[in-house]
Amino acid sequence: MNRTWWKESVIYQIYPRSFHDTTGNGMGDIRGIINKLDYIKSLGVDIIWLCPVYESPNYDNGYDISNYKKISPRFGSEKDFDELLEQIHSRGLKLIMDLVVNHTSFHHHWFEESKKSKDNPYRNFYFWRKGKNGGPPNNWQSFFSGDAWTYDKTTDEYYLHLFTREQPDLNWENPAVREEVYKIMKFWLDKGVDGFRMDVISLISKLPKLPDTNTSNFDETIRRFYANGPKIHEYLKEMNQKVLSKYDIMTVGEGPGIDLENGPLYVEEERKELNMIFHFGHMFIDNGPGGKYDPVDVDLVTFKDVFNQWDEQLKNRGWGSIFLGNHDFSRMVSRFGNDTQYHRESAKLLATLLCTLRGTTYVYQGDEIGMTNVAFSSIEEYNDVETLNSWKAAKSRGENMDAFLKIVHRQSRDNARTPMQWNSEKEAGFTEGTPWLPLNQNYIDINVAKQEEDTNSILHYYRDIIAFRKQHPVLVYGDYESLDHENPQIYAYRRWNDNHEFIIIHNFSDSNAQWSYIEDTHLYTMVKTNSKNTLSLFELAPWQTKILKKN
Ligand code: TEU
Repeated sequence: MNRTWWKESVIYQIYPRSFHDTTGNGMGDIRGIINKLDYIKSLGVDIIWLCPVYESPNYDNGYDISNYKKISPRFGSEKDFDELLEQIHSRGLKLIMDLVVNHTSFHHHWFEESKKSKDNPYRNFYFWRKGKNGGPPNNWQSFFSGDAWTYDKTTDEYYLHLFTREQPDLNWENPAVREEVYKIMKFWLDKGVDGFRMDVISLISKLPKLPDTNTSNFDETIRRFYANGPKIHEYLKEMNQKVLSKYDIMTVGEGPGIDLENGPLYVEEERKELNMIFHFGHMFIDNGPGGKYDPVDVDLVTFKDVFNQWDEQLKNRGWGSIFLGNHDFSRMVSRFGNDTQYHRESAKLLATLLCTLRGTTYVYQGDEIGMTNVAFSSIEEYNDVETLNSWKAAKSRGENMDAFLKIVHRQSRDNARTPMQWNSEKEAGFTEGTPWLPLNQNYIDINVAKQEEDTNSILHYYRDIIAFRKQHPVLVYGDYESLDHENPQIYAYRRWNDNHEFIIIHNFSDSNAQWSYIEDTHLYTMVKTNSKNTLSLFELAPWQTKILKKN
């Protein structure tokens, strides 16, 4: 595979409203990020991915954009942004922006025009359709509960929105829409940004005639009716040819409905579309038949299957993204680790996983100190539209709401959105005002300042393991092979090239593990681990991770 800077990079994702507030209004801002750039640099990461900071009425926390070229005054000014970019570059870091172009805000002027009349020049920027049998044009449901169509009486038609009704879907079939999107992309690239994370890019090509779904399983509906439409690759190729190929940048496309079969088509190098994708193989792994708010337990072997199958599919073809959390999911240590008794160990184990699988490493803000899920005592404290809509839907189905609150604790996107825990002072040093979303009260114990002091902390381990990855290109480019795959307690794999070989062993459990898979045990030496103990080389304490080097 070709070597490039973005394959070797570690990416740090910032959710700006929860990062650092400098104005006292309770919401993080751009100046807050500037203030923390030295901290970010100290982690050893290379690229910052900034979630949306554009003008937005914030029905979905900025993923509903009303002006793509303006910075939201909540976050700062255009000048602040320019300074951020300059300060990032002057530290040798790069910046990628969120590009949200499957939909706009309903306050975007294109949509406001489009609503006005059937012959408005912007009408065809969106999907307007007549109703059917007194209801919406088809039976599609939104990702955030309820119909994916909203009626508008001005023209007696419905418009399509796969997310909230405040996020109408753009009609990419219309070449004028695509040209506008390319202009927006060039605007930011010409300013000097280093690439894009493309929101739900898998959804931009819609099925002709928008047929009814014929399954009640939502994940299946996404795969078969919403995602990977017939022109998706035509659009991405055009985008690449007209915009991306003109700059030395990176792209990562986010994609519900991207699966093992169609995934490589987005990233195969010779196809010239995107560099990487975020698939949800492991992130939707615990969705039950009723979706995310109907969770089921998952075993380690199934989890390993996802990583193995994707590595197998992408090797020699395209490049992977290794992530275990972001602003849309529970905290990774609560979800895949043990956030109580083995908090420190399991957070470090997961960090090791992120840095030693094949693909680019993504770290979500706060994971570097092991931030955990939150459990607010009532639904009133939650903010996320997906959570609140799921709550309403459960209530209208007559569910037991005490039990549903427990599901919210486990699954809500707000788990990942509570403010960053900087220190143990008031509001964790995040703001001098009232935070837009309450803090996780465990900030007294889990915070950056405290972990800076403690050389055995999760934070120090992150710096260490990121540096370790950088020192060993075999961890980036080397081959990957899962070992002892059916083992329900251990995730072990080999990474190697012509000159070097590592075996990485993770004990994903609360009990000791003896791993007797390797025969030539004397050939290996331990070069890194997350806990001090005197166990033999192939014995691991709960949530212990070991990196062994072949002599
Ligand atoms: O997320 C897309 C997406 O697939 C999510 O809606 C996902 O299904 C859900 O969050 C799982 O809980 C992107 C953004 O990351 C998200 O924040 C936005 O709300 C969404 O697109 C709409 O723009």
